[in-house]
Amino acid sequence: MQELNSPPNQRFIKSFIIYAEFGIPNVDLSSYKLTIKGNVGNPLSFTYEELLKLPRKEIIADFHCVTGWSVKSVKWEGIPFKFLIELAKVKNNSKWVMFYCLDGYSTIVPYDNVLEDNAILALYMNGEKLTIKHGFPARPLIPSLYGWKSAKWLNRIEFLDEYVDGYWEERGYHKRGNVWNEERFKNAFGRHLRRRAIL
Ligand SMILES: Nc1nc2c(c(=O)[nH]1)N[C@H]1C(S)=C(S)[C@@H](COP(=O)(O)O)O[C@H]1N2
Ligand SMILES: [Mo]
Repeated sequence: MQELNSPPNQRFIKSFIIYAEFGIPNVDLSSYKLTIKGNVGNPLSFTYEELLKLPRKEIIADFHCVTGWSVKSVKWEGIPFKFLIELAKVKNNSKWVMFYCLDGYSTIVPYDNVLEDNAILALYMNGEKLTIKHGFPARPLIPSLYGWKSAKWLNRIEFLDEYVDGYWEERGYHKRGNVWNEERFKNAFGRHLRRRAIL
C-alpha cells in the first residue's frame, strides 16, 4: 500500500518545511483583496471577510514538495475552484491559471487541474485558519500538483489562454508539475535550486 500512496522519489517527513523566497510579507486585512480576472466574464474582488462567507469543502491530501519531501494527510478547507470559476464566468477557452501573491511570488497551473474536484482555494489547514507562515489569508491547493504550485499569501488569480512563466517556472521548473508523473523540470537538464526556508 505504502508504494501506491507514495509518488515516485518522494520521502515522507513529519512536518512541513516553510518556504518564503521573498520573506514573510505583512498582511494587512483592512486593505487585503483577492481579485479574479483575466479571461472572465465577471471579474471578482473579495475581502477576507467575504471569502469566509463562501461555500467551503474539506479535503485530506498528502503534500509533496518537488525537492523530495512529502507530508502525509494534511487537512485543508477552502472554496472549491469550480465554484469560483462559475461565479467569475470563466471563458471556456481558458488554458492556464496564474496565481500572484502579496510577496511577489507567482506560479502557473493548467486550467484542467483547477477543474479537479478537490482543487480548492484553501483558507484553513488542519482545522485552523492558515497561519501567516503557511500563507494566510489564502493559498490554492491542488493535490495532484507539487507544492510550489500552492502559492502562499495569494491575492490575484488570472485566467489565461496562453502560458506564461511564474517564479519557479522561469527557473526551469515544469509548466504543470504533476506529482504522479514526476513532472519536476521542463527538461532533462533541470536541477534543483536552493529554496529560502524559514524556521
Ligand atoms: N508566496 C510563496 N508561496 C510559496 C513558496 C514561496 O516561497 N513563496 N514556496 C512554495 C514551495 S516550493 C512549497 S513546497 C510550499 C511549501 O509550503 P509551506 O511553506 O506552507 O510549508 O509553498 C509554496 N508556496
Ligand atoms: Mo517546494
